[in-house]
Amino acid sequence: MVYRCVFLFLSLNLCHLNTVCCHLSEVELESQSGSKAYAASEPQEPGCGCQTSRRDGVGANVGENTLISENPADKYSKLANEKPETIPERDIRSKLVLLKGGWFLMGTDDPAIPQDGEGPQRRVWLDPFYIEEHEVTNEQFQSFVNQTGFITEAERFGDSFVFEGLLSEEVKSTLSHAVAAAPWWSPVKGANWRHPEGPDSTITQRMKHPVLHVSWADAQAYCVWAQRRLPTEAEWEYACRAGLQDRLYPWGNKLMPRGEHYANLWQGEFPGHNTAEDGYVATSPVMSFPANGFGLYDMVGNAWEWTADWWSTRHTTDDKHNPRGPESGTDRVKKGGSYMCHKSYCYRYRCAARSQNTPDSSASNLGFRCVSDPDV
Ligand SMILES: *[C@@H]1O[C@H](CO)[C@@H](O)[C@H](O)[C@H]1NC(C)=O
Ligand SMILES: [Ca+2]
Ligand SMILES: [Ca+2]
Repeated sequence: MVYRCVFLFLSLNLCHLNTVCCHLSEVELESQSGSKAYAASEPQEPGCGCQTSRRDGVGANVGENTLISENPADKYSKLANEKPETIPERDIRSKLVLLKGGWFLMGTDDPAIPQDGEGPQRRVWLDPFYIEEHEVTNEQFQSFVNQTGFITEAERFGDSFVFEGLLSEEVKSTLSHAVAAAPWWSPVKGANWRHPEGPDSTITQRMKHPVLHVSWADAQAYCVWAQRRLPTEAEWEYACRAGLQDRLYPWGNKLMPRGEHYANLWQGEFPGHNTAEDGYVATSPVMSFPANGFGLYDMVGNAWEWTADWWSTRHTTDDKHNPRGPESGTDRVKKGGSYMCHKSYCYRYRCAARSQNTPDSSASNLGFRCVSDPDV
């Protein structure tokens, strides 16, 4: 399939057409608003990178309710509803942590990246819910695939976005092009969750690492199979904050309390030099860093995490009960940043930070975790 990446000079509007669309979140938002809040000289992480072309079946303007026949989740939704016994005897799903909910303050009035819609801060009420203590791992996803025969979107379409710094020379030599505004992202043929850096890579030594290269629908399909669901953005953020108010990170305001690393991020200079001072150049096994006050791991860093919500950068300050985001949209919200995030270009490893991708996007730094309702 053909990739044609468009960026910088094209606004988000192009993404509304059911055409090829490359999506560079900040850059687009910047060009839309004309804001110079982001220094042009700083390299910027394009969310999960230049996105693959708008794939067939998942049209740009279709609402959630119209994503029926082409939505891989749909099949598994039925499966899960009709045959709950498809859950294996040995339950491989993540441990759930019960969060009691109540009122909390979502977003921030002191946004580091205002064009992402980090603000304003608003009061949100959440009913109690369970959340998985860590990102869904390769092992867990493998188990799901073994039992269902599920095929991810990246597998169906034959490629996915990989951070070039992780590619072998052999794969690099086959690349046709990268994304001009974010040359560290490349669509790589044969890259998918089983082969995160392309055909010559495997996950066999990484079964406890977060699964990558999963689209929104792939993530949704897993959660439905697990008889769970994707978290709303509000639930995710509440879980990230762990009861702390007005703090940047899940553990407080200091990035490295007592000089310790609390998340798998990027140290050094992006994108050329990763010192891996935190012990990891790319993903880490889940739970390698301290849990937050709710007992949740890697809420920021390691892999970005899909949420259920459509993306919008406009929020009212009205109190909200169990908000589910906009009714429709073209992109889904992702939270938490990844091992690729450095303050210089992707200061998004904060609870209020957010970014977005088209639902059919997949990349080498994007995963997910599921939540569950107490009466299930
Ligand atoms: C999935 O199936 C393969 C092949 O049968 C097997 O080797 C592997 O252990 C299974 N993995 C999981 C996590 O169930
Ligand atoms: Ca790291
Ligand atoms: Ca994460």
